[in-house]
Amino acid sequence: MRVDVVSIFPDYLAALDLSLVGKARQAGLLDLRVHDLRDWTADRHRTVDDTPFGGGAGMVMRPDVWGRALDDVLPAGGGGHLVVPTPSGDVFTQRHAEALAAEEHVVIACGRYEGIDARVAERTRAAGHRVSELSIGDYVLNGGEVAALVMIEAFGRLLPGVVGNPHSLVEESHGAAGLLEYPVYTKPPEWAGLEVPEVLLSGHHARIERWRRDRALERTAARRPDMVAALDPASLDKADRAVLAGLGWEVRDGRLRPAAEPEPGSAPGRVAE
Ligand code: 97T
Repeated sequence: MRVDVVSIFPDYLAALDLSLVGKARQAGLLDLRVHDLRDWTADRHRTVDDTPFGGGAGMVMRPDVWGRALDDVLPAGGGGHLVVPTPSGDVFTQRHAEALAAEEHVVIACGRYEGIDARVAERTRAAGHRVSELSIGDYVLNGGEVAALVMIEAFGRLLPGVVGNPHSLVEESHGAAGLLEYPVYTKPPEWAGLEVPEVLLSGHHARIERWRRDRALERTAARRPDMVAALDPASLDKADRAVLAGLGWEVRDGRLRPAAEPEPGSAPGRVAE
């Protein structure tokens, strides 16, 4: 896979020499090139930004500089994919990571200040490229570099051959199961007066599976009710439904919903005097 990143702080992307992504690059699985946007400036001061039309605080990145940069790094004649990290984009998820890992070439445009002149995305689309404006979450960064690092790490580890054991890609949080991961333990079996749950030492594979599934359901219900609501009821067995019922969730009209509140005084077994 080929990835081009354009930024006014190319050194910010130095972390990509390290760790898993660095190994993927050394193994020839990822051809990652980081560019300095100022290489496409035309003035003595290497200016990349200017004041916003219509007024307001901050600076906007100039379309002419970005236009020249993208003309050089996107494939000629269209068919490329430009990713623009921005707090106003769709939220980047594991589904985006999977889709990007399947691409042959992605260009990431890291904006700073208040963003990039909107005509850059417009013209890039008109030239026949896809443009994905993506946020990594509801908080504000000073620029797109950290968001680009997050996205590259997320899709880079999905490239075939990058993660040693493909099994570790199957069970993890935000995989297809739609549940958070169960808690994990290693040696020693007793530490700081705390014991590893007995079942994990039992060697009883089916019970271990069930215990992990129960903990994953509990955790997801406690931390991410939105993920419980999005579960496909067809993916739940009887034991799953019982656990979820105990956590206040039921299947109604083919969807998981918080169990209906009982009417006051309608508790089962209560009889009028
Ligand atoms: O806050 C930002 C500024 C520039 C580019 C991206 C971001 C951002 O991306 N996800 C959250 C915030």
